[in-house]
Amino acid sequence: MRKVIVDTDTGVDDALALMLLAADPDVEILAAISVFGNCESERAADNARYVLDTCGREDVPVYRGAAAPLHQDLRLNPGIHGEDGFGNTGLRPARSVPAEPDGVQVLLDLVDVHEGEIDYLALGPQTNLALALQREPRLLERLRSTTIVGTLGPALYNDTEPWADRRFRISRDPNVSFDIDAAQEVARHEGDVTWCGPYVTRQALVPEDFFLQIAATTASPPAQLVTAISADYAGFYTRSYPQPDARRVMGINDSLAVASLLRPELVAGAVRRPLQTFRDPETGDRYLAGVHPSRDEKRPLHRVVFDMDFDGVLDLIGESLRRPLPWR
Ligand SMILES: [Ca+2]
Repeated sequence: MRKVIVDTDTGVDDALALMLLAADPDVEILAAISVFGNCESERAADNARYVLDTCGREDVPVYRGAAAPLHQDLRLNPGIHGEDGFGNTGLRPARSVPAEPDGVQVLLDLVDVHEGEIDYLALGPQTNLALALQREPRLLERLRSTTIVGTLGPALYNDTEPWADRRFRISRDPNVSFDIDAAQEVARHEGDVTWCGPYVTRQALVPEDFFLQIAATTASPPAQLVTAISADYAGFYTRSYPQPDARRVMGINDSLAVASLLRPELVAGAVRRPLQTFRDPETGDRYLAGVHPSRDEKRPLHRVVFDMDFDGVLDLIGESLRRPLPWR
């Protein structure tokens, strides 16, 4: 069994990513820990609880994590995921996630118990990881792996202005820019760390019909939940990335990071790079990109994914959502 902790700012794509984990019989989800991002952290915890309950996974514990960035002002994503992270559907779990115990402390305690065995998935800003690193600088080395939805991707050789590259500019990276100090803290540490950011994830725009069809043909509660919370979300993606046939599409960002962990053969391209901070001159937002190592490179090398087998990821999502409950 693969032991996973999932750190989530539970919006629409996080919900789908949680389902991929919950549906996999070889995954033991030790904990879900919330973070601010798509919505407030308290709400993200309740949304994770709702998703797991819908999957029949009341056994998975959910904890509240960081409610605000280390130093920046709090920013959220209501225009994409709704004020509640669930497309303004107002869905709430039967019982709310309590404020205690604190998710960061839970993470540190679980690492003590399962030394070197935990795969950590960070689907939102990296604030929980940064707070844990401040208390345990060897944290990343004590995890089996860490997979993070973030970074602009790998910069070209000798490119000192990757921000000018349209491939980077087209997709913002809120997980990093919402708490750049936390992202930099993670980038400073050694470990088996994989970054899979919007450079990759925005390529996977899935027709809304894909989910509607699964929901209609299976009547599966998780598939129904995806379609229930994604109407406005698909509207945002369809406006942002108009398709030639005018069909409605939606992003599945966080699912790609989950797929890269559960099915490593689906990673079609990745490089090991030190991470460097770049600033968007228009907005002042700061981002990380993987740069080529210098000859005497001292910074940690982390893995930066730049391509995936997108059809394979879709197959994984389809298989997971079609799998009959119970998922355990
Ligand atoms: Ca997320």
